[in-house]
Amino acid sequence: MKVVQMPPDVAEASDPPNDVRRRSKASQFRQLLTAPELDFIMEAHDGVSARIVEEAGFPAIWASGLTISTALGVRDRNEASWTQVIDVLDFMADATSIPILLDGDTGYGDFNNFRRLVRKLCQRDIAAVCVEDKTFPKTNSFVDGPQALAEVGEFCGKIKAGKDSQLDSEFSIIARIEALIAGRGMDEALRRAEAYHATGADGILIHSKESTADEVMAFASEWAGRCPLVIVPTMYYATPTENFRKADISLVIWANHNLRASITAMRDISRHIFQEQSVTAVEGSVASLRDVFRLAGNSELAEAEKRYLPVSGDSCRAVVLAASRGSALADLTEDKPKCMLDVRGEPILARLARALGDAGVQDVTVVCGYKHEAVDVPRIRKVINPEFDSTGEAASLARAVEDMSGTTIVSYGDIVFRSYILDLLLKCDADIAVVVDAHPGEGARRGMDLACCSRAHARQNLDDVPVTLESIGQEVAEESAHGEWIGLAKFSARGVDLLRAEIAAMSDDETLSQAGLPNVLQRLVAHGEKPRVVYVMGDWLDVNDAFGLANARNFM
Ligand code: SPV
Ligand code: MG
Repeated sequence: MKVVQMPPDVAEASDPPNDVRRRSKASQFRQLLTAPELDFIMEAHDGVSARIVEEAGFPAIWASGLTISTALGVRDRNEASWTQVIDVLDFMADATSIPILLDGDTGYGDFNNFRRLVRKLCQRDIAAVCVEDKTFPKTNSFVDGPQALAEVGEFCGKIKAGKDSQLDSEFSIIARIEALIAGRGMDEALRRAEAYHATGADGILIHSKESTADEVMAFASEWAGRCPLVIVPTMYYATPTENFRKADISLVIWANHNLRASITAMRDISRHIFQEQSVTAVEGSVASLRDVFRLAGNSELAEAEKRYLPVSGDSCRAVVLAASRGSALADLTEDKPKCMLDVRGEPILARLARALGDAGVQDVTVVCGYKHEAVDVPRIRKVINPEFDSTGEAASLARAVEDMSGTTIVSYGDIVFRSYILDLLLKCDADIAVVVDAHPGEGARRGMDLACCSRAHARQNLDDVPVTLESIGQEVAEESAHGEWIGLAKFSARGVDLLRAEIAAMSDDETLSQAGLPNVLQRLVAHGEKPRVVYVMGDWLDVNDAFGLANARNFM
């Protein structure tokens, strides 16, 4: 059986609350190493690969000397200095919340260099280090040629110096035995393991370059669980991992696969783009920029900006109208409003809020109604229209009107659109601007908000006179329509004042409760306002029924 040294109980009555009590990374790693189960950890070589390892679900990261060196464009022969490695580790640790085991090579020198390394690692929140019994500068274990082993006594002094210097009592030092790699045989490997264990190593990594796990298994059997065993099945990769479990191995390190995968991917894509002089064919197969920004944690920064930056006069907010059930969607909206229907792994509303956020509109108020408790989207503020069943969009907008100040986007909650549409709207400097699809397809659909504009869409700018909205809503005859309003509008600070006044007037003359947004826009036009038209040609969809939902899923 594996030797299990359980860390101190963290749940004692006098302990501080959970968040404070959270285990240190060193403690998490120690538990992983000493727990009876077999665990797997994965290589990373920079901040983003470390984050990907964590997202994949691994409990810890192997900061590989080989892959960090290769990613830096140098050989795995201590060509990168130890402080350069620490700099990389810093990024990896900052990007993740799981423990990191550093491949500390031979400790970058003698006992003195090693103890300085250990102190520095503890300061940088690195959980553990693996140190191998070779001489400096080390050579990768799989490189042809001699492998010079350190003297046992000298290496034991190094381990002791490291253990005496660690600043966190749960920091782990794993002694890596290279005797099998150097062809010095099993007895030598076991003799060394015994000495390193007696000196205080927290675990033994037994390394092998054989294509089968035979010698590692033989070692594990002789070792008989005296302390946790770690292995690196790079060469004996075909061995079923179940065999490692049966042999009471504690930790398996997948030592270099992220770097090797990225080399293959980068080489393929570079060659392809070079040959084709185009990226068109590869765009869909590489990570999206959205994914890149997500991995980099952009949304956290956006949140922080809301907390720490003064609200600038020209910041833009949004009101999204999402109170209706979407009855035409029948059972699909039994327990949630249609804005929460999934379109390719994300609710429509979450997509919308994210598109707004990506365009710099962080402050999003959503007017909910039907099953409002099911509206669960990050970073939105909910306002409830309890009369959603008997009132229309204008009444929902009225619920958010107090929230409105400065430039405000008003959007239906059931639309999906390409992000450039929002950019076009945000760039428009009119007091009121509406997005009109100049090619809404054949025949008027039910509920289509037709728009009659000062001029039809033209591919080239005919003159400098902007296109304005002349009338909108279902009373616009199909033959005189220049397009369909897509449910997206922008109001400047003055536009918001006009909107607020119009809603108040509608409340007074009791037309508010049954009015749609086109009615409000129409009244503004009737009072002499000239909303600017931002023409688009498709690239959006609304979800009114199952057909619309299927289209939206295909569209994305
Ligand atoms: C590393 O990943 O750098 C290692 C493991 O030390 S190995 O390359 O197998 O030696
Ligand atoms: Mg290494």
